[in-house]
Amino acid sequence: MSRMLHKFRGTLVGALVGDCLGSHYEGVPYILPWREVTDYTLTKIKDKKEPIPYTDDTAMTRAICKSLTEQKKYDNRSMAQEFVEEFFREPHRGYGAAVGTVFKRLQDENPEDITLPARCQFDGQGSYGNGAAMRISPVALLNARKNALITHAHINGVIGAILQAEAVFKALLLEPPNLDTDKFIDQLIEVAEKLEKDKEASSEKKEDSGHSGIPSHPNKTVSYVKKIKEMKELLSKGDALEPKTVVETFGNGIRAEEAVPAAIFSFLHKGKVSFDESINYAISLGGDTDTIASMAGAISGAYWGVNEVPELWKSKCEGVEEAIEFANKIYELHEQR
Ligand code: 8NA
Ligand code: MG
Ligand code: MG
Ligand code: MG
Repeated sequence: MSRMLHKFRGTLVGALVGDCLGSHYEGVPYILPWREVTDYTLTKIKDKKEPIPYTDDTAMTRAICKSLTEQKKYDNRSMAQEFVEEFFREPHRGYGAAVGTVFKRLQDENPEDITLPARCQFDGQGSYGNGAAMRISPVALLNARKNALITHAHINGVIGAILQAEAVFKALLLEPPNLDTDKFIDQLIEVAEKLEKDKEASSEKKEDSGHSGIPSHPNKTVSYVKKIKEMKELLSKGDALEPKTVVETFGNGIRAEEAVPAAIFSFLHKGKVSFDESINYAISLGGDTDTIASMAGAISGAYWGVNEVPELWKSKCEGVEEAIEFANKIYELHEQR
């Protein structure tokens, strides 16, 4: 089997197991002791009889896979339809509190411009939640910005999704043990700088004309570039690095500007050791553990490939077979391009 197919499977299975395992701790307001996390993910789950359920992170990822593989191309209207169908089929997968409004409006109004409901969220600011980034791995090769805009109009929600997709894409092109973290970071900084320059430009234009048509109410104090730059310094501390410092630097909350840097950092810090370390580390940061672990898992799975995902996790998490099936189909599409 081709190495790239292993990596595609690793991406989707990695995102899935991160979500399932991380959901056990979602919302804990503190950093988890390493032992507690590994006790759970490597020992306690052995006794589970029922599959560990996936949450909204995976439900939305699967909707993207379904659309991509049925349409055999990227189609934003079909994506929106799949999100809506999936949400109303199983609304209790732990979705963010506000995003249901977008799905309801998409269903009731079927607007010409499918990004309209998302642009009305939060008094016209759009959501800065991490919900666009958490699902983005299948479109890492295709069109992250377009997909984000269905539900997340706030520029920080969109940039987070694009950076997460970039990180997955870069990891697909690397072969363990080759991971030059400085280079990885420099390339991400380049992307983030461009996105943040565009964000500045669109906000200036908005101030000029009063309406730019581009959904952005940028919070100028937030900088992904600044956070990504800080990763080098933190990585240089090696094992002496305190998780507390990591959480103080990036945050661990539901904002994309927190969860995405935390996930990328978990991969860079522990992904070199093994797939499982990056997942356990992402969970140990606390906060939005399912989403941070899912995003770290997508990047780490893209790097390692599916064989490095522990058998225990693959046997205990709900939906692994479907994730592999979707990866096979997306790989076929990829090969036909
Ligand atoms: P979302 O768009 O509803 O955003 C999530 C939350 O972020 C909102 O409900 C608000 O509280 C806040 N928020 C976002 N944008 C703004 C804004 N402009 N102004 C003020 N507040 C804002 O949903 P999403 O898809 O981004 O959410 C993803 C997260 O939701 C993931 O962590 C996912 O796992 C899920 N989640 C579930 C639980 C749970 O307990 N089930 C808890 C946290 C998160
Ligand atoms: Mg979730
Ligand atoms: Mg359908
Ligand atoms: Mg979450």
